[in-house]
Amino acid sequence: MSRFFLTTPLYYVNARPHLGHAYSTIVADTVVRFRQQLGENASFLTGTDEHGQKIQRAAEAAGITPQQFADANAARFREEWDRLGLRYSYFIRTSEARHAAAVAAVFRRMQANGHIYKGEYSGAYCVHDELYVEGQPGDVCPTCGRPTEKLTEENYYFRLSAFQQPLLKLYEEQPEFIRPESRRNEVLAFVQAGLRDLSISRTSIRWGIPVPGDEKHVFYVWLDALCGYLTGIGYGSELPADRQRFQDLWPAWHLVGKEIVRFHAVYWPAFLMAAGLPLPRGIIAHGWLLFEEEKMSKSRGNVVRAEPIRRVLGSDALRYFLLREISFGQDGSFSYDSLVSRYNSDLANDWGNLASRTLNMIHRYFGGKIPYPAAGVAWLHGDLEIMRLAEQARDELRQAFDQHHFARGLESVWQLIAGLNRYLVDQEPWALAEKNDSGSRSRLATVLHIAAEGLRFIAVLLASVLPGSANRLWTQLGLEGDAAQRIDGLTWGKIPVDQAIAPIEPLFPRLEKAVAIEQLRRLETESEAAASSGQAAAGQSAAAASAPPADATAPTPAAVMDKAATAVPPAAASAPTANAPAAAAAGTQAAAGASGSAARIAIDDFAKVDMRVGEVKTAERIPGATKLLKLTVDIGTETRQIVAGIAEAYTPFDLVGKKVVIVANLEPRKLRGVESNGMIVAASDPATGKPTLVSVPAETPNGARLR
Ligand code: ME8
Repeated sequence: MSRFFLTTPLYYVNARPHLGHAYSTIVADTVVRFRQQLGENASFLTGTDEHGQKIQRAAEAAGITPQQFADANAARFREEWDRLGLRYSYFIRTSEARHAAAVAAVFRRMQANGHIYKGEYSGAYCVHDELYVEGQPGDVCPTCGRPTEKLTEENYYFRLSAFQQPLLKLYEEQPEFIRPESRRNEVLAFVQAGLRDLSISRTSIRWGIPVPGDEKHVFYVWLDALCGYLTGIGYGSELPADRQRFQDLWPAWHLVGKEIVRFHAVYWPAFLMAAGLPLPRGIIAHGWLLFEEEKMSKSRGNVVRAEPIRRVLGSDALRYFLLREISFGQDGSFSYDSLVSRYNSDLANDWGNLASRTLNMIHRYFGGKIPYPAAGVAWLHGDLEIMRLAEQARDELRQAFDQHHFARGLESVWQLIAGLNRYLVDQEPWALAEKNDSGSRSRLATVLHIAAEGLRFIAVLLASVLPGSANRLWTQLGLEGDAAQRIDGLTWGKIPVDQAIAPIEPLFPRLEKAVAIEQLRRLETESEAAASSGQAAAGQSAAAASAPPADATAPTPAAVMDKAATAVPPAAASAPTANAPAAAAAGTQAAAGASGSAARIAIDDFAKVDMRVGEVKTAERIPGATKLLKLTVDIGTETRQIVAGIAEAYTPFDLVGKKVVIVANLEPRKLRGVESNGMIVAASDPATGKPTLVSVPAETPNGARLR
């Protein structure tokens, strides 16, 4: 059986997952499910990239160790994928011991092959991208636009320059090594322009994997992280089962966002060549998810999360939207408006209605047994047209998905769905049912058989993109097993004679758009406010950071979910993935978060937090955000705008004139698009999460520092 092994990027754990991360992981899950439907032994790996300056700093800011910080956020990624029903086979965390050993092994091989030397480097370094860049320290990084810093180090260097020709040869011999073509051209141009040796160790960073034999160095985070693709499937282990797995699975295909193509298509193959290890099969690059015309990213403060969408519309609807709306490889915009529109038009109207009409008529007219056409029946033009559309959808989807043209493949299935809806209108089975002659009865059997057979095709073809709904339809059709049947073996006319269908429930209940959007916004606000007031309440302690974001002050995810379930019963009830385990897992962490205590820190660490007394000058609600208030706070030297997740405990009226304590030296961030320049300190009730503001007597001057 042929094997197919795919990887997603290993996501940084400096923040919790957003829809951009979910997009890559959903695509990987879909591709793997699709390959399995072609009879391949397909699987994918995902995981988290946990070392480096960025994470070290984020942990410092949270007042906990990098390991604690990484543990908390890695768990969030895993939980997110589990809740969305994403079936990764391997999850690698780069802070695992097995990984450190494997990175050291790769390095030793590179060294033994003469591709490593020691040298000194001083230059402009982008902490965010973990990359030296051209220009002077202080210049902005060409990739992310943040100011660079000066870094001088004695480093281990990798002779990347020696790999220019081997890389060019690779791209030439394997034109499909980098897909799509546009990305390949960018990489070609980059390599043709010449490659400089690459510094692959750092002495300025403590949070990393030590270089064997020279422990004051840690490995450059990209060398470390890329090796995770190997470790995650057993490389470096002595156990025979691990060695065998690695042999079986490697080389992989790598699915990545377009901004990290260079690391995967240039550095990574060069590292592997230097270590004498087999090269990846290829790099598949996708575009960015945009929100309000900009790349969705934590630093831009414009992220959307998957969880509210899963709760209101179900994870299938999210998968469908991302694969149908975004032309794979290109950037695409996300909005709740278009998400709910697609849900209503494509899923509820087109597919959902087709299924419920057909199944209801089979119940009503044939006692719940799928009718079979009489032997030797003469097919009419309309019948043949459906068969043609079904086979066309099968062939086009297969071809399109093979080339990662998901939207195109789905369009073909929707042509079949539209064709079947038209067919029912043209054939009027309800009118045939009113006539009592045997000809009409026989025609009715043929029409409903064709519709049911069409539904069977649709369920199989959509099983990789909408696995939960395809399976529900499969079960309603009374068929055995699940919808993830072989696509290459899918042929017309295979519904068993006298097949009894199961009770019917709507696949996608129609949603009132405004209500659904309001609900999505409410859940989003609650979760963001919980994340931010979780930090506020706990002073960014280990307790806050080691529990998932929604824990400290917000209703527990279970409570939020209950609200979702009562407000939009059909969608929430039909959400296919395991709600109960998600709620249980989150509940456990909420408890851990409440009872956990912060790791001890040195006084110097505390001194880094600039806490000041301030006076609230103005306070107002933020439209559409139930938990957030926008405040202006006078801190003596200036007046700051701060967004605080306290609207459920305090009204604007309660606050104006009140003395509060703020953390003044936090990076500004945006909440619901509103910039927050600092954070209000509050205590969080461990049971209810209700925030209580920390205050000081009225005579304390504004700007007084807390020490
Ligand atoms: O780059 N649209 O991690 P990362 C689409 N740790 N995809 C997006 C996205 C968006 N707006 N935002 C993020 C790293 N992604 C490194 C990778 S691999 C050995 C190390 C997805 O947390 C997309 O796949 O910044 C992108 O490449 C990845 O998340 C970046 O994740």
